[in-house]
Amino acid sequence: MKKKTILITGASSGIGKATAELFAQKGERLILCGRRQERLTELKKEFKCETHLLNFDVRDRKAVFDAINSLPQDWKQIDVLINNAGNAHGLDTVETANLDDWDAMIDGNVKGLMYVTKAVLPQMIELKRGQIINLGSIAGLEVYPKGNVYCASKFAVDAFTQGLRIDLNPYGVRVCAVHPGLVETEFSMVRFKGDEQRSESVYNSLDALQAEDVANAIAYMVEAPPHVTVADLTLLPTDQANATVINRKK
Ligand code: 8X3
Repeated sequence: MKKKTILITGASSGIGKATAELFAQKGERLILCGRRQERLTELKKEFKCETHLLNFDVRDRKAVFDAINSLPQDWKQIDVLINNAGNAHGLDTVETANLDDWDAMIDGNVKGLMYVTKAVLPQMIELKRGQIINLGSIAGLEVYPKGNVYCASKFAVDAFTQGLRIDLNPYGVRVCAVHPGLVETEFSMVRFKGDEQRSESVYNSLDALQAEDVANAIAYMVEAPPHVTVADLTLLPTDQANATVINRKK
């Protein structure tokens, strides 16, 4: 079978990294994107598959288009775009929240994801094939206390995904979203600005999802037969019933 060329944003850690590792094991061709060049270089060294690195921040519109346009000819045909880059910054009420946190979430999770999509799209439309997988969240399906702007950013991802699926319907491009619940990654360390204790308390009282679990779900979407679009896939730890109901052990 022909190898797939898969572009992953936010590939240097968490779900992005686990997804890159899984597809590397499967021998696909990977375009790894991220802000942390050293981490990407480490992955390239580790991986036995063909790998191309792109070092940019999805929030920087010009950098996004420059990076995608800089792809060498034999890397330009992208079969699968995995829009994974994104973060939560802070967990506050609207009243107490920091505006820089809001900008970071809207600029990265929403606008950044849209820029990368727009930059990658022309060749998928031209070839009338391809797949786009957006990382949504349970926070994009339900709002939880103090989730306000993070939830808004993930609701926007869901709406954008639905719109994209409509617009790309004539072109045979598969548009998918995966919506994870609690996944044990650097997510909470970023959200809580390096507060280890607070971050650990999010995951240590339940059997949280691991990044590899989400990577497996993404692989299922990619490996579904071409006539099948796994439009939405919500993945929760068994200990989590929805955004707010969690069976914590202590
Ligand atoms: C991450 C899941 O529940 O912490 O998107 O918002 S949650």
